[in-house]
Amino acid sequence: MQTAPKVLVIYTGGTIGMVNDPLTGSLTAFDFGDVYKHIPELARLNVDLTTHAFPRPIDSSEMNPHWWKEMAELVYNKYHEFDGFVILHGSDTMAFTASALSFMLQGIQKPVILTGSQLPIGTIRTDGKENLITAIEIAADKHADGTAKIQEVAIYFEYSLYRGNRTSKVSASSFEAFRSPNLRPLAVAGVHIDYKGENKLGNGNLELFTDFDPSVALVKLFPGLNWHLYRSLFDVKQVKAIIIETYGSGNAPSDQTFHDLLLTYMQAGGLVLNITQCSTGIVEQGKYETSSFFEKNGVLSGKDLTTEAAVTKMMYVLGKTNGDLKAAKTLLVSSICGEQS
Ligand code: ASN
Repeated sequence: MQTAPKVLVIYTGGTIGMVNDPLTGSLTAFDFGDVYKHIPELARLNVDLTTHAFPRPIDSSEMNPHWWKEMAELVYNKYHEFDGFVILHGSDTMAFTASALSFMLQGIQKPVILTGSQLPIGTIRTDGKENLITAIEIAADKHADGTAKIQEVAIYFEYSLYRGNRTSKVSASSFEAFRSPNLRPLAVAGVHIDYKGENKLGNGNLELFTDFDPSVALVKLFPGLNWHLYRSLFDVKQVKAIIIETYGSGNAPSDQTFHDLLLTYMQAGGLVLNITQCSTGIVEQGKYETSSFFEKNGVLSGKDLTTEAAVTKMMYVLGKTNGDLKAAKTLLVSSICGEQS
């Protein structure tokens, strides 16, 4: 008889692991060891499940590179013991964590599926049950030759599986909380799980890298932005890279103060990455007069990176290249693990 695939479920926190406290009426985390009590269906899956809970469940607003490192190390250290991994995570910053983990665990040949819910597992209409059960099925799914169907970090939410570093949270209330605006889903769950998306294969040289450098700033343009108020950001000793969320295909006003700040900053060794505020489409510097300054002066195009992927990629690149600007620029304009077109 074939042995059941082994899946490690890592519980970090978020709404999925909450129940209503009957005394206070507020949401509190339940002991994750009791997960079978809340989802008895889990026992009927043909999967050998092991659970691991963070010492204290956290709301995903509290996530940071320290916790990303904890998760990546856990997957790395248990890599050979399990066929797949499910990470239960708050939905608010799940797209950041999924992006970060994709850079931390390059070359992976097993699935790391993040999921969570909009309603707590303890409520009758919860979306958490389906999300968790299907995420486990995907984490356990293999081809006939024994290789994993999904060999990357992904998010499963409301019947769709997305590449983690292509995903953004788009709704605070709908069950369909995530979108992958520039890459179609890796799989869609209906009667069967239909793996119809891009099939990314790990190269097998799993490389753990967790030394992220968070000296990154993010500026979203808006008409009337007063660059004098942002002057202190353009200090390369404090801020090694600035990500600018521009308009449309990468456009910005031709403001002299802005241009002067950018030039001085880049001459001092600062990196500037241009991403778009639009959720679909791509940055094309030089297409309009309002983006030709960027193209001529060394601002890098972030193409169709999501904000989440841009921020985590920058932290990864800064940590990895450690002051080597040429190497940093080369990495920033390439697709490292499927995060950009
Ligand atoms: N605040 C929660 C979190 O991100 C939201 C959720 O999980 N739906 O941790």
